[in-house]
Amino acid sequence: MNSFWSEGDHDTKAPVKITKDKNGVDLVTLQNQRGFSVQVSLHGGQVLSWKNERGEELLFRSSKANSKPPAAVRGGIPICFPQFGNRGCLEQHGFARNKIWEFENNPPLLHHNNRNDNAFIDLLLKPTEEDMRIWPHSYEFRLRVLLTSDGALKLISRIRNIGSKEFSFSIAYHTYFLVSDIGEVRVEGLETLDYLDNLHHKQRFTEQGDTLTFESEVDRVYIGSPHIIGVFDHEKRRTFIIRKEGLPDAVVWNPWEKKAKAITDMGDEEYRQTICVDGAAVEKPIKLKPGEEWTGRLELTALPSI
Ligand code: TA6
Repeated sequence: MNSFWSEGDHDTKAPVKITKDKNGVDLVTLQNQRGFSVQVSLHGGQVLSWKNERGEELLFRSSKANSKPPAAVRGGIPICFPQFGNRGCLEQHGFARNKIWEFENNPPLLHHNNRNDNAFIDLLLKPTEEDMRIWPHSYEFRLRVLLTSDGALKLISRIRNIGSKEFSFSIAYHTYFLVSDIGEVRVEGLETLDYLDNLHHKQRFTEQGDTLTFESEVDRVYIGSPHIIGVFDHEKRRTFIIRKEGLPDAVVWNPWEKKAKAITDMGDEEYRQTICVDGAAVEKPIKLKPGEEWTGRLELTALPSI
């Protein structure tokens, strides 16, 4: 185990720890002094867990999740890149979530700032020869996963075109929030926006409600969404605040009962314990000329609801 302190009982409290999961893939645990923690796997660069100071899990993970690469784990925050959705020859939601990422530095720099108690790790995804045959673009995808002293989870993506021709991509941080029951959840910040409805052949509609509640399957891409969105869990008296930059859209998804039964790596009733609200750039793919770099920032905070 590689940790910030390499000896003694500090390891249990090390702000940045690296262990191996059951498949031998690196698993990074970030902790802060208040007791919040985040786990991110090099499988997919996927955040698998985010816990508050009481050790309560804030992200959903299916009891039937298939955690063997290359399949992505159902839950946490899979990164959908270089496409959201399933078009052309790429797999659904692109390949990034199915790949084994690497540490940006070797050996990995275990970042912890003593002054502000921020702990973070920098991951990197670059295409292999085989990847280039499927998606012939040279890029470097740098992902910083950061836990702040007050327990906010930040995901900062920097994607650079290091090739000789322009390419476009869409991206989503497919965030599975853990909720008490989908019937207790409302989402605020998307009212009056247009959305593309995946349940109606991506037709464009306008959100009429002044808040989003859930009584059936929902699968929408809200366009031009604000940089702050609230997810309220009435039962748990918990509010998730989503702040995003460079991510103009918001995906909202719950499979509901029928679709959940058809998802092999999701329990039949588990749809009631999660809502996906994803910071994304989907409607207008991002274009990068050679040498250009795009940055997208997502910050999640979990607050007790008043
Ligand atoms: O809008 C979200 C969505 O595209 C849904 O249509 C559903 O497919 C969901 O993503 C999950 O996709 P996945 O490939 O993770 O099963």
